[in-house]
Amino acid sequence: MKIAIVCYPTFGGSGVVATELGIALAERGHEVHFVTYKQPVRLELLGNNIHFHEVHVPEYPLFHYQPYELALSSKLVDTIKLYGIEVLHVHYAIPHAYAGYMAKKMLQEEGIFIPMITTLHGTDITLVGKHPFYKPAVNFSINKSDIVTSVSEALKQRTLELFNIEKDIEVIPNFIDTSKYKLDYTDCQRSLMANEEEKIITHVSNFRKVKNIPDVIYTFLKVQQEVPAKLIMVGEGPEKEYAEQLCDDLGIKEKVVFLGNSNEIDRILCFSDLFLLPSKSESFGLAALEAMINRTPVISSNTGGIPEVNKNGISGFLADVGDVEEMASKAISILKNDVVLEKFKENAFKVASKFDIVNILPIYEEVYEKAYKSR
Ligand code: GMT
Repeated sequence: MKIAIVCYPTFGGSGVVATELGIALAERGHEVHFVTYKQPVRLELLGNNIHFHEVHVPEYPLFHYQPYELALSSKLVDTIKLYGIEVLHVHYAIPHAYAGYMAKKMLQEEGIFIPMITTLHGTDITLVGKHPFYKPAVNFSINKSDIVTSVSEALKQRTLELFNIEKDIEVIPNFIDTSKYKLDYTDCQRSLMANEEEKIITHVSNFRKVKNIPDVIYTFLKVQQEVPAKLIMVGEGPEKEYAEQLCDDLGIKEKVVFLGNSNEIDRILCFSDLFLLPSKSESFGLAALEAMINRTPVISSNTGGIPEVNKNGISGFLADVGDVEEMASKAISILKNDVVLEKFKENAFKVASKFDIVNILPIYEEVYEKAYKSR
């Protein structure tokens, strides 16, 4: 099929999922067209059946806010016509579903029907979307989508609680391409990051408030009192400077490395012993899944969709949001015994393998077929 994908091109989970999905669809022979304001970070190779169309928003001094939705919907209309796109898949409702719907209506005027699938990812519902300033438009564009999908059961339920949804929401979990993880683990250069007796704990996020960064540090503070350890913090975002200061104030600065954004998450995760994800809200927790496929057990909060990914007592442990005591004690219980650690590492990989893209891709293909036939 000829599929247009709209997403955020950044390091955020929704953009990563959209990009990996597009790459996998292209590998299966579909023609995929990404439409966004920058080439997605994980989209390295463009080719015969994988294209990128940049949305330009020319600056004009009259505009206090540049009209991105307008530019996006115009670009969609042009791309859909020019390439004969059959299905439009938008990731993250704001403003993509809204712009997609406008494109759809414009095309309808010309006798072209393009079905739109909207995938809800999390903060487009739980944080930003529910804000009264956006809610009516988000509610409207979800209901106007031909098919709505959500990355977890928890997010589906939250969407139904917060909005007035008239559509079915189909749960299609996020995925991972396990074929990329047949790694030779001896390759991991852990000696660059820690001494032999130190365990390596990792956190990867966009350092927003919702990620509960102080709890990563307070958990680590307790763990390193019992088990020699290093903390690797990967990512950029508004809470990063505060986190750096907190490590200094707590006297653990030397044990914490802030790496910034990285395209080599897997290389970091492959030498990690434990992953921390104490988020206040999380619709799925793609970062946890990426850790698990790299054989890294996860200590996380039990919010939102995380329990659908991190299995308590198997791939790691879950605790109530803010329960640093519990997270630290569970982390210590895994890290202080190498046999236990090895078991959790194995289990983390096994649980993550269930989210293999080979199981998920056909579900999206079915959704596209269904949407296309509904024209
Ligand atoms: O985690 C973020 O803040 C980024 C955000 C995004 O939209 O890019 O992630 C959301 O979508 C991911 C992919 O579906 C999910 O794995 C994350 O759990 C979700 N984030 C939140 O719900 C906070």
